[in-house]
Amino acid sequence: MGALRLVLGDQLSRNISSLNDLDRENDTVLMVEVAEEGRYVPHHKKKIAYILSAMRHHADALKADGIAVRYVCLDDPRNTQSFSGEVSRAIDEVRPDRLIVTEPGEWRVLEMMRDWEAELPLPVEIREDDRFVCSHAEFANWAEGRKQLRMEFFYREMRRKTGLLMEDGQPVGGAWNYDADNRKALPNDVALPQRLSFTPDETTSRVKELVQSRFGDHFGDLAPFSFAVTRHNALKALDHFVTDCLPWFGDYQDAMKQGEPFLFHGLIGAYLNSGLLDPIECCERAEAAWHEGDAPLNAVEGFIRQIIGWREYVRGIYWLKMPDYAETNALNAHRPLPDFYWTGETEMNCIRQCVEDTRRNAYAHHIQRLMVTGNFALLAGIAPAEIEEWYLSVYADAYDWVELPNTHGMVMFADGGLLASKPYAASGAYIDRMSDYCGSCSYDVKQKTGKNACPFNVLYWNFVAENREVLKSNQRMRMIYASLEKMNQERVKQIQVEARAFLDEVTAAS
Ligand code: FAD
Ligand code: DLZ
Ligand code: SF4
Repeated sequence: MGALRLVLGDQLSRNISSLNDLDRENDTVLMVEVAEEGRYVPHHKKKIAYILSAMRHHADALKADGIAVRYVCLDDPRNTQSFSGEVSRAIDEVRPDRLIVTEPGEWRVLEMMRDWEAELPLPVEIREDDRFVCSHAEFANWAEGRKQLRMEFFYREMRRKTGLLMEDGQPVGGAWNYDADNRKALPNDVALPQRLSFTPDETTSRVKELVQSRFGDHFGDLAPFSFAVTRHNALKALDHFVTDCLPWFGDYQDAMKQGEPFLFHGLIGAYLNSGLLDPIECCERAEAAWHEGDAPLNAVEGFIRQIIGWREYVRGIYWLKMPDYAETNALNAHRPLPDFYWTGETEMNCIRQCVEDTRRNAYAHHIQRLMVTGNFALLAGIAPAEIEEWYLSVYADAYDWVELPNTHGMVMFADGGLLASKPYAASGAYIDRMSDYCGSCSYDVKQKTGKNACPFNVLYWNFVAENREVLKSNQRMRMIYASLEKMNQERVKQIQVEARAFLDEVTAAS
């Protein structure tokens, strides 16, 4: 008798803690495709196909390495379609002496695993996921006694810990952060790279058919499917990014362009979060490009900050604050999510473009998520849980530990400022400056009020006015509230009337 080692769909790394001391003679690795995981939120069809295909390729690689794998396919008639059901069935049939798992990326699944500890007839060992730079204990230690948990200070600790872009204990170039150089709009004459795409093999083609038959009603296009589904190809995608995109990544990180969803972004989130790529190897590749003079410091530092800064920081917040974190609603937001998040049917061109990109690719870059679909949800006072479910469903890189803090904290300010020092609220002028969306919109971004005015303009001042009591003491909002006070109050009232009428119309149409 050996151990049963469960590997989940976002644990596709050879160095995962659940496989550390694997005994090839006696142990069995368990991997299960279950409808429960495809449906607890209505995941994008391309996301499900990516995960199932990557799981099948990973299982094949383990088997080729002489490891016993019990792999349960979605259409296996004996499949109970849940993690708990498949773990119980495997225990009955394989008769292991213990169950070993790496902790999951979601509170919901961790609770499930804790039930297994109480209910299963064998010892259950839940191991820490050590594929991250910062452990739970280390993050809790860092957070202890701090009034504010600012990402920038956490990031400096991670730079010191990893030694990335450090020289004699100091940041290379003399500064920790070059973000001020990273906010350029995209000029028309900048050539964009042709992005690498991977033709589906037989396994992926079979999975695509299965997903169409089982999850055909879910949001999103299955074709074209161009994700890497093996570590080998994910490494090729990383190389392509470092060579063809990283040099310009910093400059145009915040830019948006109609019909160009990828620009110079990494497109590696799905690979990192499911385990095909390792965060430190991505940072080291970028750092090497800087050493070799192939990419400038603002780009390389910006990229490394996203990974050892933001990515580690949001994970730290999630595990430090869950489960209560998800329940907060500091701005008392309760509006239902408008249908156009699913249909794309709106006259607001920026939203339409971002939803269409999302439908096609199960991807939108950070500024599209934060400053278009996120900004609208914040300004419109959408219920946090509804917009969180949307983000968790529609992006191939979305797992609760990373999606929730980004949406709940960074976008919705629902945690009252634990994660972001002020709400990322913006009027149409920001979207106009950073994109070419407004040129093809039915609304006029320059108009502040009236039927033709960009909705983000009235919604912005309505948001500022409606949340005066909660936000006016925020130091970083002082100038905005000073401007609000100076505005003609009749005009403010008019803006609020228009904003509410617009929102009621949107809600009624949904
Ligand atoms: P790049 O722009 O090339 O960045 C490189 C990598 O840095 C990313 O792959 C990612 O691993 C990391 N990174 C960058 N920003 C963040 C961030 N804010 N938080 C965590 N990691 C970051 N990212 C996810 O991985 N999963 C999510 O579910 C997710 N949900 C989000 C929801 C909202 C509302 C917002 C505003 C952001 C969300 N992000 C999420 C962060 C970010 O948008 C994505 O990581 C990024 O767009 C992925 O594309 P990329 O690989 O091209 O990233
Ligand atoms: C997202 C997802 C989907 C759609 N399907 C599966 C699956 O069939 N089997 C599996 O092991 N994992 C799947 N996943 C990923 C899990 O939802 C993820 O592992 C948990 O949410 C914990 O992060
Ligand atoms: Fe979006 Fe307003 Fe610009 Fe239209 S005018 S694209 S709604 S920001």
